[in-house]
Amino acid sequence: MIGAQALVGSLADAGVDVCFMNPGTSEMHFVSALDSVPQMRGVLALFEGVATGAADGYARMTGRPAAVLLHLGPGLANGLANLHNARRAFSPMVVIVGAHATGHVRFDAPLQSDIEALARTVSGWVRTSGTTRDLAEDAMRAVAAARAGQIATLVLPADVSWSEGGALAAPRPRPSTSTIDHSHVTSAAHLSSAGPSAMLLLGGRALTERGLRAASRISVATGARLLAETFPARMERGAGVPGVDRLAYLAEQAEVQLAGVSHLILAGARAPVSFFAYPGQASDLVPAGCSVTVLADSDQDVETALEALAGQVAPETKPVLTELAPPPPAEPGPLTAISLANTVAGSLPEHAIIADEANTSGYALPMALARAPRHTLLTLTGGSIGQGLPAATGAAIAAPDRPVLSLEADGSALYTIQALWTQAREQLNVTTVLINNAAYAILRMELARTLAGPGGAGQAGERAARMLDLSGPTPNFTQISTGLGVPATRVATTAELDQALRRAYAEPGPHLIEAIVPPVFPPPGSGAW
Ligand SMILES: Cc1ncc(C[n+]2csc(CCOP(=O)(O)OP(=O)(O)O)c2C)c(N)n1
Ligand SMILES: [Mg+2]
Repeated sequence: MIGAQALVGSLADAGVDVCFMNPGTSEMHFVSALDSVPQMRGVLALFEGVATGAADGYARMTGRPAAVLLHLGPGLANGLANLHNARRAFSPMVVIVGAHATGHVRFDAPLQSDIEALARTVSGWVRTSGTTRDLAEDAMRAVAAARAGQIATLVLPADVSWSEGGALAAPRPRPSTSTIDHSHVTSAAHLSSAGPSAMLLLGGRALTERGLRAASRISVATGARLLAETFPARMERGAGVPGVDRLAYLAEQAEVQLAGVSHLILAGARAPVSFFAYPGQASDLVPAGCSVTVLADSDQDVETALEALAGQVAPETKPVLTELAPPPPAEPGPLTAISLANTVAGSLPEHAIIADEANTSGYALPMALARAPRHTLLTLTGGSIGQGLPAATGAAIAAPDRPVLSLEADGSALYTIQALWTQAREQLNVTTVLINNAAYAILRMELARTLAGPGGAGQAGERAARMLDLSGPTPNFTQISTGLGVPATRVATTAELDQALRRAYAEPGPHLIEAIVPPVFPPPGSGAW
């Protein structure tokens, strides 16, 4: 058995049986092993950022790592932005990066680079496999490391892959799940009795159904407030689970949500900070004088910690579950961000997975979807745009029986638009609503803030505004999508969107709906500035 066969076979036996890849010459033995190990499903992505983002979406939905196969340093570099988002989501992932054969390295051939240095920027575990004999064992070490909620990168020299002498390795036993800290539960019990001046900030696995139910019990019994982190990796929402608002993206709004909190209890979330720094404004959003206590960190068993806390302060209390209620009927006529949100909520099928990268045009979604049918929400954890289409792709592979709704802003879509091709190739049940506002609208807001701030020029000039404008030419997503194999329609009204959504959900395979929506922040000179 050659190394590559032992590697692929051992990964599949360990349950890592999907590999998102964009291979090259140094990975040909890995590719070739797909034919001798049919349990491994290879999924081709046409850009590495699609492969890494898809593996992130897959991990968020299954809780298990997928493998990713990348081509040397440049392939890894192309995948880094979505590995960054995955790291921020604590997604388990096994990244295999092909490298030149050991004896080839000293010749400094064109593709030679420092792969480990690149890998370390996002990985919790990095190793270059040294011998064919140990390759599968190294892979099992990588799987075990990934399971802790991090990226494990295994660099695979071509000769280690192609040589004879490989042997299958058994998966490592799973370590018992990390314990909870009972002294933290006791302190949190004491603090939550402060009522509404106490707040539980929920993140990570606090946002599962189990976590939310326990949190709701605590809140009902003590009066402590609940808030979820701004960009959760995965959050259960809608009818049948307790509803919790998310911390706002804009610091001014977050400050309002946090006002009056004197005890902040962190359950799987970090203490709140503003997304960016602005001259003269605080980065730390914890109100002055507020205490911060950790109930459980993201690497601890947050759900059990919340249940233990609920057991102390709310033993007899039931959670408050969201009841299904239709959103207000969407206003007919040309689409707006609000009518888009209400139309999406009004047609949402049961148990959908929503990958939300709608950005400014999605501001009305959280409210519109609050009482929608039960769904799972995936968001942009690391702020690196171009994650939504790949994440939706991976989620659809992870959960083939669930409809996936990909709500995607135009600017973000264009980083990883090739994901549509993988959706077509794999015939995935993904409905993409591609929101075309012909702008980097959020950056218009940021530019306006900059111009109004200290040292700002006051007025936006044409040269700056042009950098945030996507019109002239406005990308034609209906054509792009069709060209990549995903049938597409363009809609401009509420009725058209509603009809297109219902049709897309009813038909198997991927669909794209290009929704023409005016930008929430119009261009300078339009009177809004
Ligand atoms: C990888 C990466 N590059 C650049 C940015 C900076 N950035 C933040 S938002 C944005 C534009 C978003 O435009 P779009 O996706 O169309 O959403 P809209 O603001 O129009 O709602 C850019 C370029 C980023 N966050 N990540
Ligand atoms: Mg846009």
